[in-house]
Amino acid sequence: MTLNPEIIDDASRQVQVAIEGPIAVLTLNRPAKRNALSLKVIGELNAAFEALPASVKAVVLHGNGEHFSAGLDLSELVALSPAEGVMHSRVWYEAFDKIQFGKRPVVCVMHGAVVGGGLELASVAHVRVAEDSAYFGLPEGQRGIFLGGGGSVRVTKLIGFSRVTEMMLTGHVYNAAEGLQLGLAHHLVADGQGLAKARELALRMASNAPMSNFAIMHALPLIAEQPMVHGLMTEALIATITQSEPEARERVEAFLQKRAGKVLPG
Ligand code: 1HE
Repeated sequence: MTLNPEIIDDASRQVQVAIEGPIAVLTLNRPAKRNALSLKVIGELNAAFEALPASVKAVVLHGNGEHFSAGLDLSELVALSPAEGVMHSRVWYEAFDKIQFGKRPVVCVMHGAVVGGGLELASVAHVRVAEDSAYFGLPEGQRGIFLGGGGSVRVTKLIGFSRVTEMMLTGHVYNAAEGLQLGLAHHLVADGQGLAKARELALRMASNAPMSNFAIMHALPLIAEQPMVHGLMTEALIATITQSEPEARERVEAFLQKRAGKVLPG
């Protein structure tokens, strides 16, 4: 499936897509509402991932304006029946599953508010870059609601049950440096440098062997859920499949013949 150029160019869209060779840059584009995640935004996000051309091997996700995302669009909660509430979460889960367990790795640039559903969205990405301005909060307790976009599973896996409990109960907001220490971010950069860093990382991921990226994105989280003996068996099987790809042989051969880069610090 190829992207309709109108989708790429339409400035009114709340998720914009730009294809840059092997990577795509997806932009949350609702700055007047601080990129609050309405069903329209979630739907556009879902559709954007669905429509990416096969030539795209990695994705950068970021937000326009002063904040990555203020979380759930609270105006949509007001009139939900219990059944609609469950379906609301399911719509988010479908879109977020597509990102986490999709065809290509995603790097998220976090700046300003990364709160509530915004943090739930960021935690779906495989790699996270924080700018100095980024801060992290789970204000659901203050709003009288609960996590509903997968955060009680995904954010908890990142920073642990105890920290999520404390954030939600007390409204504790962590700054970017703290977020790096906790594991909410993998990289910390100066304000305005996040996109450049994310592009660099996305290009690097896009240059990996596709089967390695598949194994990393799909097998690693599965193995993490398995009892040890199952995990080791899954690992052995996936390792065997990955290394038997012709591309793996070519890459290993290139290193042995001194045609490939070395692993160096920095
Ligand atoms: C919103 C939202 C929103 C802003 N839903 N409309 N999330 C929160 O509890 C965070 C709520 N937002 C904030 O705390 C602040 O907006 C920010 C710190 C992020 C930014 O502050 P500021 O001063 O730059 O902007 P603002 O004036 O507060 O907001 C600008 C506009 O965006 C304003 O609308 P306007 O029509 O008066 O201009 C705000 O009402 C609107 N806005 N955030 C709706 N979140 C799946 S479950 C997930 C559960 C959660 O995510 S709970 C956490 C919700």
